[in-house]
Amino acid sequence: MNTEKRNLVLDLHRIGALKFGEFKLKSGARSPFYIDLRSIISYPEIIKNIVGLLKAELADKQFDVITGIPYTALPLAAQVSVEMNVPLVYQRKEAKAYGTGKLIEGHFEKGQTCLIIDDLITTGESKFEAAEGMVQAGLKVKDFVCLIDRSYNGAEILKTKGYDLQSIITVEDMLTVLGEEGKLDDDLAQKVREFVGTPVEKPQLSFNQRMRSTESPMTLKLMETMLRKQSNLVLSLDVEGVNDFFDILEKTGPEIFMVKTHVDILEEFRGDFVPRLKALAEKHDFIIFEDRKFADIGSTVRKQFRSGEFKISEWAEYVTVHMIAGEAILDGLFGDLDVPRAGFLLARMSAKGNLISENYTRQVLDIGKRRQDCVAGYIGHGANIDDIQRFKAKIPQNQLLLMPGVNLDTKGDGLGQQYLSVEDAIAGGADAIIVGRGIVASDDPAAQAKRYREAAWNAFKAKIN
Ligand code: S5P
Repeated sequence: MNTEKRNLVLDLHRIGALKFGEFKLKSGARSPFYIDLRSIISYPEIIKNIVGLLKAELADKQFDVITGIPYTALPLAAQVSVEMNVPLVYQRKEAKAYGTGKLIEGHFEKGQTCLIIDDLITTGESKFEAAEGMVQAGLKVKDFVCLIDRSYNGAEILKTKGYDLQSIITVEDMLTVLGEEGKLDDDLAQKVREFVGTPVEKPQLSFNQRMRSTESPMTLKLMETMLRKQSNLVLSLDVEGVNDFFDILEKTGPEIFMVKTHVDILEEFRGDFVPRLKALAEKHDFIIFEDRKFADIGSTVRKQFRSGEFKISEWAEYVTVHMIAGEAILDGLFGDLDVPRAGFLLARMSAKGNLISENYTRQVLDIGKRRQDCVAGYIGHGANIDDIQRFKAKIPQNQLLLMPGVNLDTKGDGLGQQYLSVEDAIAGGADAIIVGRGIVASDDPAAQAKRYREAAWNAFKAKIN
């Protein structure tokens, strides 16, 4: 490690930007060290050193504009921009509500490459969000440079989306320098090593532990049914004919723990539809889930859910909800209802080119986490196992992830649907799979339902044990 890096570690320690001891993190976890670089702007000598280190790191990289993730890294990027004569841009925290409404400030041309500087990397999440904003604005992103890498495997995580990460110093560098200078004892250094060596994801709970930590009776009901039926297969029964509907459901009922309907697809919705459906659900012990994908203001969805021809709230215990209209949709749907009902929020979709962003997904999960009273879990999908795992790590373990877009025999349907295999879906972290045409469009739905149930349940069982 060169003198500049050693000096940086010592300076950060001296000004209290690096602290060791016991600290409570936002997540509630305890950490033996704490890094907060916000105050460095008040130390011009330290900034000068950092800018020199950044410039050396950037020397061999190709980029047209540069940015720093606000707040801490933005002044660093500004200084680098001046000294390297590269234009600076930056991303607003919120899009402007008036005027141009733009998210990125500064002049650039579409197709140019933007290098992103940040102060720290822990999970990589804020890096993905920053890159996404730049990409949406038409810039390309390839390289990230962070001052301190305090992650377990940040570079690997960024690589899952094709980004390269360089860091100026690592936690190990800090421990070495401070140890050598007699500013940190070996025990504490060892604690820090152990802490950083633990992946940032929470320890995976067993399914029983997850059930014990679930306070919502509606989520618990799903988990209990899965265990009782030894199935994590949801049948998506999107057929037009009522006879076909009941014929397939009678045959596949023993294999599934839940049926997902699109009631508006049915050619006719006769008066006996609901009693017949409920009778079959009782006979085969499965749950009824209407994939209505509500998306309007609270007062409208309330009527759509409770009134009209279908009176969905009377027979579907679970429904899907888009969060585009904000949290009040949950009050519209589930407030003042005299039967227990819950929603699955669409956090990600399987459809090619869908407009859901990382940022949107995060906000959906934030709301869902707060509203466990009426949110049993999420609908989600992903490009590959790593991508799904990253997404799943953000979902509270006492809620469920249901994954549609699963098919064992084909990759797509020519209309934008993208399929994952059962194994990838479960390995990524799906608690249950939603299968439609893989079962429904076959000549032998009962045999296919058995095939999907066995594949999904065996993979799930191996994982939860
Ligand atoms: O992102 C999504 C969300 C849902 S709920 N992608 C989906 O495919 N779905 C639903 O899952 C879709 O509406 C359909 O009912 C089912 C998938 O059917 P399949 O025939 O493609 O398996």
